[in-house]
Amino acid sequence: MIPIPAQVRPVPAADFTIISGTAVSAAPGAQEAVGLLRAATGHPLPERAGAAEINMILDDGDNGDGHGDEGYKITIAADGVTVRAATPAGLFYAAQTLCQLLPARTTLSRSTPPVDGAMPAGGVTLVGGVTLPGGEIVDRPRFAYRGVMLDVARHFWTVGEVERFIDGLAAYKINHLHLHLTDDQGWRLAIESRPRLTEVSGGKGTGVEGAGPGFYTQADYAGLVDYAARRFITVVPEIDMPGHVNAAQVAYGELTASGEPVKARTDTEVGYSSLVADSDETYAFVEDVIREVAALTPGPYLHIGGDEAQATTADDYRAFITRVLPLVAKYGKRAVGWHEITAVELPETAVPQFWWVEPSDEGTARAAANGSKVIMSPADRTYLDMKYTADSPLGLDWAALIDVERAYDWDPAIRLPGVGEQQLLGVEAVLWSETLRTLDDVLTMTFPRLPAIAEIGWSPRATHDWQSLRRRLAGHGPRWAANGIAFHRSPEIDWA
Ligand code: TNX
Repeated sequence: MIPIPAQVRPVPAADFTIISGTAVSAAPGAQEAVGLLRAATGHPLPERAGAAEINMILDDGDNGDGHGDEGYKITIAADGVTVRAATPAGLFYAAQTLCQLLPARTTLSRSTPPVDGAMPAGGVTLVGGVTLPGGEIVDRPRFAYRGVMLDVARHFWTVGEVERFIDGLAAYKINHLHLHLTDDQGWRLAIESRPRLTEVSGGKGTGVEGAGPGFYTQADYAGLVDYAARRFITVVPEIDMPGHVNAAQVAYGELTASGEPVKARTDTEVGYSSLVADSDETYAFVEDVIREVAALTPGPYLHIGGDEAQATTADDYRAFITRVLPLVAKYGKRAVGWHEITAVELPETAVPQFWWVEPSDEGTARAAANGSKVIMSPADRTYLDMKYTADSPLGLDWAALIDVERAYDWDPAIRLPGVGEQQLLGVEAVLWSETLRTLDDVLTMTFPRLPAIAEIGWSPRATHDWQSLRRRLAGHGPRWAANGIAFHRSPEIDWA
């Protein structure tokens, strides 16, 4: 199992075999969990009112603080399976754990027809019984925030591609998808009050080397948010500013110092573009965008970027962030920003995302001391766009070469002085897309490193063990293969 559960107690001779007649009793909100079990077992698992062989129950838990918001308890005995959680999310994570105890099967909704549709009339299935090992699992996450960032600006990924990516994340109990929607090379979310953003900077010729065109309509984006939400993943939209704005400045000349639009850029340089910090046009633009993005986004967070603003003076940078933070609050969201935003005094609700390779950072430590929770994304551990080894065909290497052991062998709670366990909101893996062209490229950089980072975010510190993870990862290779998930066959792992 990855991430490894907090407590696992095997009970010999208490295995339970799911057969074609096995029924489920499902609490309200358990539909996604039941759907996962149907796909993973190949059995119809009809619903029964009252007790059944598989029971998915919402309750408060029998120990002091219950199951927690996302925790669960699974009991597998000879006469059936009982899953308990305080929330539908907890039931969903329990089902993901159960799926990992079952043999590898094709489960991705997109790559296969619905499993139910493969069954002949009469409810007789084509698959034999599948057996779950007897025992008890009690589990809950270490951190509330377990995220992945996908850069849809340097290269655009379609709704269908992002949905397949989301399925892969959900299997590892990731609960936030941070979409980097805008950058120098493209603007990927339609903004109704500023239509030229995507008309000009979302179409043909955008993206790195012009090879990543496309944008999400507001309906597309709402659909993605909904698809993610059904897998208990909250979308965190990022509008990167005041730097990384060339695409916006191509579309709207009023956003440049000269008032003239700039030329489109498809190279990978960073740090050359900036919004104008002392112009009313700038804040009218920023407010239009924040208002629309906030309205489209049910989750609590809105990411304002703030990284690599080398083309903005330090004074202008502080003035800009100081004006933008209240706009995020005005539309009901909590601001997240790359940790450079700690150049200003942050409200407690704002979340800095630490991304550098340096061993310490005063700004992030100060923000933590003032009550902000921090997201940990050190580039030399969590950047999924870094090459695995010097000869990896995809990826960059400015932060580190990151093999699977390096992605796993660190502790977010001791990464930065002044930012301990209690100051952490959680951990996020980050995938920039300058060198990626296809969904297989994305997946190859993500697997197997993301499961390793997911375990850091979910499992208790005391369970961390590289030799154990290596062995468990080996068993997940066949699952990815069965589901068409491209992955890097890291030589560190003895693939099954
Ligand atoms: C730095 S990390 C960036 C991105 C690049 C990335 C490439 C960060 C906050 N900014 O603009 O895509 O390096 O690894």
